[in-house]
Amino acid sequence: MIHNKYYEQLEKQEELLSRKNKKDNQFYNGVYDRYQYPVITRHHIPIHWRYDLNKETNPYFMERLGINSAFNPGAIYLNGKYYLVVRTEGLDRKSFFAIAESDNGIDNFRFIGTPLTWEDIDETETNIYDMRLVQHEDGYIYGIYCSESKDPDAPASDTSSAIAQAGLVRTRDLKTWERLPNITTPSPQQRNVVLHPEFVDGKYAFYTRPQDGFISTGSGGGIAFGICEDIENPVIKEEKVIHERKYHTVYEAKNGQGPAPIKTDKGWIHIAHGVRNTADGLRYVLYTMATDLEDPTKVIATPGGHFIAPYDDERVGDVSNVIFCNGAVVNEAGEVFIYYASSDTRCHVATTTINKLVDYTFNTPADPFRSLDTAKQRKQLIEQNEALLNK
Ligand code: M1P
Repeated sequence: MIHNKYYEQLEKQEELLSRKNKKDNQFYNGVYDRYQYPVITRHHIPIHWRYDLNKETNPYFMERLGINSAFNPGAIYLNGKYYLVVRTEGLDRKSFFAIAESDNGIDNFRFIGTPLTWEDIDETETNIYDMRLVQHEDGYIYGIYCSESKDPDAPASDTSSAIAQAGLVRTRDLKTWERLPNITTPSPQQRNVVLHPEFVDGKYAFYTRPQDGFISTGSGGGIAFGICEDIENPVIKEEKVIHERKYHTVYEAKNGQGPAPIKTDKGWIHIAHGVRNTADGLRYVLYTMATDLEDPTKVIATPGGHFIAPYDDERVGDVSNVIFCNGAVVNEAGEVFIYYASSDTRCHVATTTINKLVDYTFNTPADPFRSLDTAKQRKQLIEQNEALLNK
């Protein structure tokens, strides 16, 4: 017998799921649009994924398997629909992946199927998160995610030290998933590993983020690039850092590739995250850069400053002051949907176009790295504009 509270909750949830999402008219920067509402929150998770609906076994209609947060989604645009592979975190802290689908990419996202599972090849793997979905030219859709285990070398008293590695799965239909071995690299730990969507010199190519520790990248210098001969036995022998972290930038403490880069006529556009330290902890923002179409290890444009930073309510959450992006898609009309999460809590979308993204990435002045030089940069803009205004 189904509890009548189920139908009450379902009706309430339907109001949320079918709510139209509008552009936020208060916000303007000419680069992208923000939206009034997040696209996915923990309240979007189906009721029957959280409650036992049976009145006999759940007389008080209590949430049995609650959800804490829904964030850092991988994204793909497939057969005219927008899919997010959401990092869904239970109250027990464990994340799992769940797919939500929408017809327009900005609202009405609904979870489909059941949480993703695949062959369990590593019994030490404890937590999984932040999938990058990549439609590769070999015909498969790959999912690269962070596979986290307890550090086997930590002393018994240390119950927190962890090891991050790059897990790898693939699918053709988002329904059946094949687990491939973890990607191995020369670095002790890895997070933010992303597959390049095309072969490079006939080989699979990856963006990596070498790191010594679980949180701190230590000697790991930034976003790196590496080649892999065999995707079924993925070994990256060499990592070449292509975008280094740097003093007094938005990527001073660490950085990481976001989704797979977007191909344009002028170059590959990357959306990455940059991290700096503050008195209030780490601050995560997004920035863009472009790499050469012929040589994806060559950075050809680096607009200064952040592209998307925590804004208004986005600032607060489980890990406050964080914007993170591991999913973006482009549709046939050249519209770009950037799915980002705020403060490790909820998912949002920002929309722009390929033309605007290219203009922003190639024509925004680079960071001059020194205050007096930024003052000169701005003075030049003001003088140019004053001359125009006074004509
Ligand atoms: O809490 C902020 C982010 O921290 C990690 O990212 P990075 O490896 O770059 O520090 C990840 O755990 C990410 O999921 C999280 O959003």
